[in-house]
Amino acid sequence: MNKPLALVIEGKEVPCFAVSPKTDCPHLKEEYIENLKKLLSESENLITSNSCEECQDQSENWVCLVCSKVYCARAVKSHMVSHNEKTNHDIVLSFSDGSFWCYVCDSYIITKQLEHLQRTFGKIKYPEEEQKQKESKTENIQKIEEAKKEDEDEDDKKNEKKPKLEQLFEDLTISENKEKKEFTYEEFIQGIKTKKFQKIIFLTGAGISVSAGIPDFRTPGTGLYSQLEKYNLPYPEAVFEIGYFKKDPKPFYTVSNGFLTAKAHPTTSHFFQKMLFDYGVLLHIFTQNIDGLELDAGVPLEKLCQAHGHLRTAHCIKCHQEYDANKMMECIQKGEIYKCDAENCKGLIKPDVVFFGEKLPVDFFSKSFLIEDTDLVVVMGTSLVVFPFANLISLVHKTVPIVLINRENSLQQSRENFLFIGGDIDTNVEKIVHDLGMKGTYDEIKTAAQK
Ligand code: CNA
Repeated sequence: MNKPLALVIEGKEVPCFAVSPKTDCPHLKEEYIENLKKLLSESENLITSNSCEECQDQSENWVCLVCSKVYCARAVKSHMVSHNEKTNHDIVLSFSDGSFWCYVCDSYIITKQLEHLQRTFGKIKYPEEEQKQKESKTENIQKIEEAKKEDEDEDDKKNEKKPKLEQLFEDLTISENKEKKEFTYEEFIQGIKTKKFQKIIFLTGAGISVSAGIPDFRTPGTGLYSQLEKYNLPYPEAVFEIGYFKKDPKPFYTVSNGFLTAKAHPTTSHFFQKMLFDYGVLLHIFTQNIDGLELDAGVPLEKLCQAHGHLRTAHCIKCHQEYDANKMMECIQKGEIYKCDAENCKGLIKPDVVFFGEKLPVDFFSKSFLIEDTDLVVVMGTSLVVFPFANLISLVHKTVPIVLINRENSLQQSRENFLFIGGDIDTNVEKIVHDLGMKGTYDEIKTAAQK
């Protein structure tokens, strides 16, 4: 298992999010799962309005899966840590983001059963969001069906000239593919062309923005983490770790100057996503990227979930007052630490990007239910090591094809219905656009966005 990254603040180890959860925790007992099931079915209020048993704080709590008691996180007063030290109760669930932690393994943990419970937890925690999603899902389905009907009417006109037998043969080919376990490049291209896939979900990461001049994190040599030695950080991720930022924001300011402030333009991958939106087959984009280049390419905000936040707004981390993101960028450029001007606050201002150790936005959890509805998942430019984002992959139904377009095979799991397109992302996406016969449309989208 990957050793969890940890940061020592005031003598305590603070775990960060940038880890692969352990999948074989030996301390997770069947009875804990039963306890949690009971808790989720009986105490919905506990999830929405929980208080630490010791300090009554409600901001960031965990529940113990052994005794069902609620205590606050390390970021508050560490009462759950004290509870574990006193009782040796090892497995806890975070009310902030639904992650599970084992104190003995010193790691986030996940199993198929926990994943299922995590989803139940999300449904209880965000019922309105889920309802909204369902409504917009129904709306989307209606829209797709109307569009389909229009297409069918069009096709009917075209197919008047087509021999019926040829059409039957096409239908047969598609139904045969459903039974197949391998997913081929040909099926990928044909499935998009013929609109067999109508609810495509993209899961993307820093690799899609590298050709826009924004370095990724982990590519050896060029990635941001390779360039951080001079800052003498305990480990590279510390620069984007909330605990470290509170202690010393300077590395974040220095590293962000250039990284966050550069004016970048959408890449081939962003235009490809916009092209599939225009083609009517995009269900949603989940990105870890904070740059928002999807929006610059013309993808509407309602089709985008920026799981790790964005640069459009900034907030004081103490009193949560909103601040102008442009002023934040100016401060980053000047190297001036931007502080809250509310009376007696002086809290640090931070762009609304999710730092390691911070909660993910609500829409990440509420929209993750869309994965149940997708018919094709395209993963691009990500090493899939940051959780819970990487966990989205495990929510994809096994009959739904996953296509990974990345330099290396970061999925690293044997899966049916999987296609890996390795190598440079722009080169591969250009080939896909060409093979789809959509180069003309793609060029028009690119020209329109550049105007
Ligand atoms: P990562 O871990 O740095 O992985 C990037 C992946 O992309 C790696 O697998 C690379 O091999 C691959 N890759 C890079 N360039 C290419 C290329 N030209 N062709 C093919 N593959 C390529 O980044 P992740 O997104 O997986 O990690 C998640 C972090 C990165 C999130 O928290 C982001 O917020 C964060 N991040 C975002 C940005 C941005 O907004 N543009 C930039 C840097 C980091």
